[in-house]
Amino acid sequence: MPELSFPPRFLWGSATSSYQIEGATREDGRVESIWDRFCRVPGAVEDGSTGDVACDHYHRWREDVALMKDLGLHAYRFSVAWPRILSEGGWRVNHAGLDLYSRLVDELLRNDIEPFVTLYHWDLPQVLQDQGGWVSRATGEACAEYADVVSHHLGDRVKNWITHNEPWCTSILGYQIGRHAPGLRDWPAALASAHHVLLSHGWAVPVIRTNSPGSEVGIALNLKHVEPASPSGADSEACRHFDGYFNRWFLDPLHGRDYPADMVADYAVAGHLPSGGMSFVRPGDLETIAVATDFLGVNYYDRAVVRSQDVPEDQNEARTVVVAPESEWTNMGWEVYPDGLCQLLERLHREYRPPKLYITENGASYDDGPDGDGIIDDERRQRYLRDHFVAAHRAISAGVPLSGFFVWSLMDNFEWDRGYTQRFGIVWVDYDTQKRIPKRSARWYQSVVARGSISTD
Ligand code: IFM
Repeated sequence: MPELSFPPRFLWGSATSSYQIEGATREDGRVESIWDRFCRVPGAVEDGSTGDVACDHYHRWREDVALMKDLGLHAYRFSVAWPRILSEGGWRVNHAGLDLYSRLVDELLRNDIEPFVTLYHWDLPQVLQDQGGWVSRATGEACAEYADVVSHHLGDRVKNWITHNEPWCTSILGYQIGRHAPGLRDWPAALASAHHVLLSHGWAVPVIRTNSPGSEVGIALNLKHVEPASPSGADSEACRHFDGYFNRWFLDPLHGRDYPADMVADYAVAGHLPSGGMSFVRPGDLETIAVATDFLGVNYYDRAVVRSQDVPEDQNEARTVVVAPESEWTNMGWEVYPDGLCQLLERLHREYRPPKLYITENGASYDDGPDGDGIIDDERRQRYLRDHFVAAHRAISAGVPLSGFFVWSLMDNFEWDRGYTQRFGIVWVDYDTQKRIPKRSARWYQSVVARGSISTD
């Protein structure tokens, strides 16, 4: 098989997020986040763990930048912890917290690694949750203020900004399914939350552009390639619904199309909307949300194969079931389906035309650990990544303006409700000693980045 070359300026990077790696949750004025609180709810996190220490990145960030430098990475996507920045009710700027990110950015730039900053990756200050969290429009306003503070301080050096990571998770996992903080199960709250997250994105973009001239701003969505389990009308209908619930509810308003009417109707029938219907949408909101951005970040892990199931209308989501086809699965129980990445990228390009795309996350959880010689032979992760790089290359060849790929994750870390039971890193973390060991996949990735191409043998 030939060597597949990527475009010369294609960015190869890795990604992490604050709560998953930093630890030091009580240092330098950081206030409590919803995850600090949620982790203490019995049964909320599979292994009963917390992000209190995580990878201790708060103290080891220099070592972690050196690791990225050694791997030859071009870019690093990380998130800023809101609870480190705005304390005391959310409005006093905590300079000690900001300093971490300022020094991290300087260190990255010194090492020729381009910082991609995510502003919100789920660690909402608890004090804002106490006032309603994302259900409240005021949290969206506070988020825009927070974006102002961070972009004001880092905007001279950071030129790539991501407002939110995975609004579906913030709203649906956090406020409807309840598997993520704050752990609610309330459909109207989830839909209002989704709206306020998107609205805060719309408010933040012009603020960031003003504070960080010449920068590029986007949002990262978790998206799935969705297909029906059979050609039956019922399965196609279930597929339409699942796609609306997971993908279009976020993609459509961000691209100036309003919330999808079919989904508004489905949610109304199921009784998921607040009593006033879509009353959380105020005049002008949709224009705000549809603000032009420079790129769309795509977090892709797997596809959804959907079939219809006969259940009462008020259990709307159960109408659609993700079927387990004969396939390969990662430790998360997620299907390995690289073709879906290419199909998703082509669809986004065809239907939404973002000016540029990045894969802001892609990777796999496998638990391979060190052998007797300390070598971590994570062949399955290497294969997973290679097959997704090939799919990304196919999309580029088909004309998709894909400009970079961020592997999730740089290192093993706190996987939310799964705690430390899942390892996504290309670098192994020994949580007892905090020793980092690059896995075989990291060394292979290093060679891909160095060559700018992959061999498909
Ligand atoms: O670890 C998460 C990350 O925080 C958001 N995207 C999916 C990853 C794997 O579950």
